[in-house]
Amino acid sequence: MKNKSVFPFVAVVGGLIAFGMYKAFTVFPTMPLQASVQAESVDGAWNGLLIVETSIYALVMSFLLYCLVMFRAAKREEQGDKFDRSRGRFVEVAWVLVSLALTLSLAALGAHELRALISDPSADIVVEVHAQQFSWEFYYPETKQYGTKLFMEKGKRHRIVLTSKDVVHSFWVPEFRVKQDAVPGKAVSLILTPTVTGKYTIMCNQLCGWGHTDMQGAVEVDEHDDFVNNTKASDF
Ligand SMILES: [Cu+2]
Repeated sequence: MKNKSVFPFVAVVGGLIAFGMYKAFTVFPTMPLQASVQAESVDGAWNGLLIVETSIYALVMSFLLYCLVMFRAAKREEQGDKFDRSRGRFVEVAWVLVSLALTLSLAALGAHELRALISDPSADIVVEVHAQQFSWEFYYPETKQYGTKLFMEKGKRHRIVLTSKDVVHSFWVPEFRVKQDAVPGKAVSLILTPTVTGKYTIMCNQLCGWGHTDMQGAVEVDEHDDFVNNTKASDF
């Protein structure tokens, strides 16, 4: 008889846990500002993953709570009620199939978003980013200018071409989400379309030596006019 109450219990308690976690993630956002087209894509995949994980967590925790209450031993010497195992095979097979379907769907979601990020190499502005222990240097091949700061124009597609003079570094601006390794002897591209003007920080995301934590660079995203003004000097 007791087992019949498992579904409403899991539905109500699991629903409350899931709702509580959803509220917590909304009230205390875990992500920095979303400042690029690519960030929207990454956040979409992240939120999808979060919904699936939260649901599974709520399901497992509510079922665990149900078992703790319903199958407890009333007295120390008594054994608790045994779970009806006649449906065990069904639960096992269903769980394996559901997990498999979920894992494949998440892999497909990830592949879809990754494809969207890297399939189109076209860009309005090309910037070479040279990484070395422990600094970043920027070069705009179209205008042949060097910069100590990365200027970007809002709404324009930038192809960041990464190279490294010594060891492996990694270009990462948290507000843009995507990151890419800079590998010695290789030029690796990354497409970025900033959507919010402002100043951001490039962090090296690959442990690259004693000065790794100081390996930061400045990024400024400007409207068209400010971008033109800021990049007017021969080098900047
Ligand atoms: Cu580095």
